[in-house]
Amino acid sequence: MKAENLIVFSQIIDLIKEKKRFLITSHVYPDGDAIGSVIGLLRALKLLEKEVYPYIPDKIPNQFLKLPGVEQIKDKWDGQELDIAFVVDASNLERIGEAVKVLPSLIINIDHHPDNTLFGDINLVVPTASSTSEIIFNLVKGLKIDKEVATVLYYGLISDTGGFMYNNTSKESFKVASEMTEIGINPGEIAGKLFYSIPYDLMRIYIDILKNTEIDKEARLAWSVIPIEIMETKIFQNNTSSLLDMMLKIAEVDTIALFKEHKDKFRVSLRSKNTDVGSIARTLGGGGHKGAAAFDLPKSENSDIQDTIRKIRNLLGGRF
Ligand SMILES: [Mn+2]
Repeated sequence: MKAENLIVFSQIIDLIKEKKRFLITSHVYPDGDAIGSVIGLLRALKLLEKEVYPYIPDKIPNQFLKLPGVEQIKDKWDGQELDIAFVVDASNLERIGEAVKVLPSLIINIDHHPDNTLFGDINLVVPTASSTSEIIFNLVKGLKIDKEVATVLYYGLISDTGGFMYNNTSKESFKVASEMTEIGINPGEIAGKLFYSIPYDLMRIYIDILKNTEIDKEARLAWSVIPIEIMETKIFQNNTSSLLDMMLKIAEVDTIALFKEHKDKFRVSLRSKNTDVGSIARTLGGGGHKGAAAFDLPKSENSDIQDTIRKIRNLLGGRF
């Protein structure tokens, strides 16, 4: 950990000790790291007997509903008085949706996105960290923590590193995982909940989407579309990270794009083995990391998927 981060750590710890009423929020379309970070910090602050209000103004995907503490996250705001807010795993304030309206005047920003806009009064932004959960563990481990805190943060850690398989996995990720294991977490059980828990009906939908995946071998690019009729089914109220993982397993492919159809737009998720999809997403109006990013394609007469694929191909190097 860098010296300047250690100074920020101690400023945050002082504020945790001093303040009483905390908001914790994260980005819309919450993923495993966002949710792990929110409930890990929630539990750590509750152990210190603080008043804590976790709020994410969006649906929590089905596969996260079994995480201990997740039921405490509200998607509507009840109007509580607040002293301070933690905004975690969000690179800018647009990412937190409606939560921006309830922020108190003091904001702590904890994140690992390289394009974080440093919107907080205190910014703990560590782009080399695999996940926000990894940063939060290092922050709270000096406080009173327990197995439950470590469990949900481990969940966030393996979620953002794809079970320690993505390029963002570092010495620090393994160190944190080892410390969590010492606290008593059960790595196999947590990984099972995250990676081996696709309901049969959902797997059948994934198979259809995989069957319809197109590939450009020259550009080493694959893409698929999830139509709105499927997006809106109850069984699909899931995060698509396991589907994206399956697409990325194709040997002939370095980059994948998944077009998820909503009423007014496509949300396009990008993943890659070696290319920097973060910069592609930023060029197309979105954001993210080197290996995982996303952007929105508004629906209009000229929002053509093939046209977007051409743009992605060009951004991949224009060699094609
Ligand atoms: Mn993250």
